[in-house]
Amino acid sequence: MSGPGSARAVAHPNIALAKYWGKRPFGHNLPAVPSLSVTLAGMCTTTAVRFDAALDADVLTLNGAPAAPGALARATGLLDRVRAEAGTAARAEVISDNDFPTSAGLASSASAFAAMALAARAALGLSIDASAISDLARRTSVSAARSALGGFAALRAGVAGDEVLAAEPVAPADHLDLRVVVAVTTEAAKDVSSTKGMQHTADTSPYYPAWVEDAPRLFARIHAAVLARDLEALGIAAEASALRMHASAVAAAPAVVYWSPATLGALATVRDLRARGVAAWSTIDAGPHVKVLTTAGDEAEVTRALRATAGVLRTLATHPGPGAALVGSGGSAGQP
Ligand code: 2P0
Repeated sequence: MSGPGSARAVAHPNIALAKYWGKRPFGHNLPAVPSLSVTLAGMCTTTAVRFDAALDADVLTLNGAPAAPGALARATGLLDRVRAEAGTAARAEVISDNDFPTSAGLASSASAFAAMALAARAALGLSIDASAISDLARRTSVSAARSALGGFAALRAGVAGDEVLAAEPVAPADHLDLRVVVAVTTEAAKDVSSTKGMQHTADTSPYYPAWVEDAPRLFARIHAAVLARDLEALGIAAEASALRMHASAVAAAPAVVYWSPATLGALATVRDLRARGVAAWSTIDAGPHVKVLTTAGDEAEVTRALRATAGVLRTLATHPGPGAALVGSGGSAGQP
């Protein structure tokens, strides 16, 4: 798909070091806490968008199959914003493909909506600066705001009156000697989506207010550790961010538990690695997989130990990567 009214973009998943969990109660999909992530190389979503006045409705194809109604509705929400800004009513054909298994538990919605935001704005000739792409992606999926940018990116919490909110660069991908080893613990899709899990946590967990109160302090530690290239301080605070996020969810009623026995096994493996002097810190998103922060020098040791952990099916090796970029035109929304 190319030509007037069409564009193609790629974007990569990201992993939050300072987690986002919970929205502000005043609309516009604003996060309740600040988050800081690293965009990952090696996996990508490629999304082509073609606006066509002859179409009756938006059409979304995901990994070669028609998208489920919920996914199509989210895409149409994003496309409606772009249409309103560009002054067109033309519907769009969107074709999106991941080069990594969607079931691997790496945030596919982050790369998907970052790529879609860039391709849709480029297709209609709107500005494609990183803030515009990040803000548009954030309105559909908060974590996607961060995948618009490469390397380390931060997104502040929303405040009353906000409508525009975009991620901001913290440091480029090569700033820190960081490797991320993903311990894949299931091939199944998760039972409770992030959107539902965080809303239920906010509605019912007595620990949610504590999470919202504490998260900015952890964010500040993580931000400072990235700038200082202090991987140990970063790892300690990132692990705490993930565990405190999950603690707030586990305390919901009924509990939101994303972990499996293999999750606990991998957490124990990481603690054992640290006790042996290996650089290794865990982070966990809304699923049972454990993502381990380490260095290039310790990556092989971490991988060996995770593969020997009961319930770990396989591992994926990743490292900091680039932001969303147009394919074929050389345009880029984020820093490398
Ligand atoms: C994050 N997660 O910071 C956190 C940590 C999952 C756990 O952002 O409702 O798909 O679309 O804004 O961004 C996943 O939630 O949620 C997520 P919505 P999103 O990466």
